[in-house]
Amino acid sequence: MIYKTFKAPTYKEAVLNAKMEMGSNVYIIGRKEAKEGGFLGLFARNFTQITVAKSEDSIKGLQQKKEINPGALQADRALQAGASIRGKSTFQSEQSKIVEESALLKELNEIKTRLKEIADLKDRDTEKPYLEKLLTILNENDFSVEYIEQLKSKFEGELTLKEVQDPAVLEERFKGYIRESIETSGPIQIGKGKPSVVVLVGPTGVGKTTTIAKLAATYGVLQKRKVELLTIDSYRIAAVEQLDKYAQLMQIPFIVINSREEFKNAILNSKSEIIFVDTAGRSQKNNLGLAEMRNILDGAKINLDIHLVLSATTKYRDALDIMNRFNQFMYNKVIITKMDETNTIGSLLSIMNRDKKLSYFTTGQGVPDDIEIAEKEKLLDMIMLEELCAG
Ligand SMILES: Nc1nc2c(ncn2[C@@H]2O[C@H](COP(=O)(O)OP(=O)(O)O)[C@@H](O)[C@H]2O)c(=O)[nH]1
Ligand SMILES: [Mg+2]
Repeated sequence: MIYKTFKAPTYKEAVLNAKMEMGSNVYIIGRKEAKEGGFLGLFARNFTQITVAKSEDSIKGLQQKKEINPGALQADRALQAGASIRGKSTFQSEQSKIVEESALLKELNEIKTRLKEIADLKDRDTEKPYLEKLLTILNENDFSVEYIEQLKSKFEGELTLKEVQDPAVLEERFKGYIRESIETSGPIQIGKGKPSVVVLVGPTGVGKTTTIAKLAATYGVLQKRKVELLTIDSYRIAAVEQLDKYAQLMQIPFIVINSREEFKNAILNSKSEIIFVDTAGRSQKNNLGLAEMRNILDGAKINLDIHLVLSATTKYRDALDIMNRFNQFMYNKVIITKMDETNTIGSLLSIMNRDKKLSYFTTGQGVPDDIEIAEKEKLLDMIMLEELCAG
């Protein structure tokens, strides 16, 4: 430590002198006001004498000084305040030092914030790696963002940290969630006394006619039940021919329906156990066509077993749209077709609920083999949850 005294007319000037001589890292450790000169007490000048200290190791010195002399900090502030009367070059270097320091401080704060973000992220990952992985698997399986968010907050709210950290528990809980959120109907029931009327509705090209043929073959040919086929798909001759061919092959009665009356009479006069009804192959965007068809179906005045046919390849938003448009048919069952064409079933599972029961899955173009009774476990198998435990 080096000590030195400086005298000047004002305190500020004394500090300035000290800094000019010893550099900026000086500490004022003493201050005295006095008078000097003059004659018989007249004309004496006021002056200030300060004692300053400077350490060779200025950083270490600063800490020591602050500990033993809190006044030093105050003096240092006074030094800064005095900057305006210092020599121009000292002032400029002080200024740029302050600018540099505040830029550095800002940068440090940014780094600190970023580090905290990274630490938080790491915390989340290390706390719930399997939950994150499960959500990733669902995302890869085309589950909707809404569905994934909902599941995430449900699991975060209901599961303990220990459960969330155990992939086997997580898998079971998720399977439980799926099992609870969907319902299956089992196979079509044979009508007692009067026929069951099974109607397939849905967009063009999803596989309604093919599925009707599969069902008619299963019940009419394999199970030897009394079945018949109706079609309200009279808009397209090709579609009528398609079903007519199957009907002839299976020797099953086949009637083309053009009006409400015809539909009502066909059902009233039927001696079958099951009537399978194929419907118009119009686009689901054509609401007039749908209303017309609903009008014909309403003519029957009996309970219809209505199945909405959806392709497994349908995207989430489209499926949502289709379900809304076909709501007017008050279907309460859903057939998922073309399961052979996709590995991901999440988009449809995202919109299923217990009110709409899954009845059948179809798995190819082959009549009658490529159809099966809907089972929840088949859907769960498709999601490949084993990946969760695979590490
Ligand atoms: N890959 C596959 N194709 C199917 C399936 N079901 C129907 N199809 C095909 O989808 C196309 C349209 O079928 P169609 O029954 O005429 O549909 P509709 O317009 O709803 O009556 C045809 O080429 C069918 O062979 C299925 O489960 N898997
Ligand atoms: Mg058709």
